[in-house]
Amino acid sequence: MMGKKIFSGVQPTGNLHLGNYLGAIKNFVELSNDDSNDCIFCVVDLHAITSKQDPIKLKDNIRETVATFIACGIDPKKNIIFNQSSVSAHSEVAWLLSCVARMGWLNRMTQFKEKAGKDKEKASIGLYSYPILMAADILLYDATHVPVGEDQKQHLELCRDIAQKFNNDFGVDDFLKVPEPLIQKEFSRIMSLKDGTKKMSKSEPSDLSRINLTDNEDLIINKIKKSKTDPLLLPSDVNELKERPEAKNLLGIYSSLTNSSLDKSVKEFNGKNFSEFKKKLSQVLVEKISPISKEIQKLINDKGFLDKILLDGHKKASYIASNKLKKMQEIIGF
Ligand code: AQP
Repeated sequence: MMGKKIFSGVQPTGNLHLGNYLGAIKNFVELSNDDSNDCIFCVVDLHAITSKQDPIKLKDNIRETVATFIACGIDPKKNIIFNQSSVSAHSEVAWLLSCVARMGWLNRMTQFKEKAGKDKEKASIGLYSYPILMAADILLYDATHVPVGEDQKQHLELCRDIAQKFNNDFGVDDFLKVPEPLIQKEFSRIMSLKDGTKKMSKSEPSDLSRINLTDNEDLIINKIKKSKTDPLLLPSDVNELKERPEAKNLLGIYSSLTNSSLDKSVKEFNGKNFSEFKKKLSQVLVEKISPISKEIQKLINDKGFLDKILLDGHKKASYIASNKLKKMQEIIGF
């Protein structure tokens, strides 16, 4: 059987966290370990500037994202790792596709509504058209599968609609490949440690709301100790978690890290109190995250190594993307 063509991206906006890891990067690593797949992992810096970025920090965050990919287990020799802004075809194709996408489609995107908040008039146009750039990223590489967290599902559906409309409008059946999302069935949305109803997020001001992939052992233990819970003992039945978002989130994190089902974790901690469970959770978190954190710290000191990976990735990605762009321009009539 033919392997999959995988494309996915992470924004270099700092504070990469456990949600990014369990929702996306862990999946990247598994897919990249299958030699029959072709994988491209992109540091989506053009997406990052849809909200204000400090230029000096952005440069460091681009390198730190590469370091994180590698520390989590992505082999830069076997996979393409590059940053989006180094391949100009992304911006060019985003324009071509914005002439295909419809306003009504974009108006339905919930992430824009959440991120723009109440004052939509002041949000950047880039934040609004973000999903079109994301479609360009994916379609340039004929990706068949896109591993993302649950929050990106709607953007992927839009990407599929855009590809189909382009193919129909220009009568080029299958020219743009319609990609499939790869979203973990369980634990696809990791929630904040301070509020089990909100997504764990980089931009949340409180650092206690998330486990960063650069956190050391003490920080991890402290954040879990301080994480929000409820006054009850841990339940005996998964169904009881419906009304208990914090318990559900922490048990979900434990299950995902130990590769077991939520059902199994509920049975393991049935009737126990949170402090006992939190000790075990901290232990598995430290086992998983500490080595990643140490490796990131080591790699970010080697700027030359990280820049070389980005340069190699840029060359490989540019070659693929410029060929696709050329064909697209011919189809359009340029
Ligand atoms: N909480 C989460 N649970 C599961 N998956 C998540 N992802 C993000 N947060 C969670 C997934 O991580 C990948 C990379 O995300 P991104 O860096 O491109 O941007 P994001 O989704 O905007 O990340 P944040 O942390 O939520 O940033 P802010 O605070 O800016 O909104 C994606 O596949 C995403 O689904």
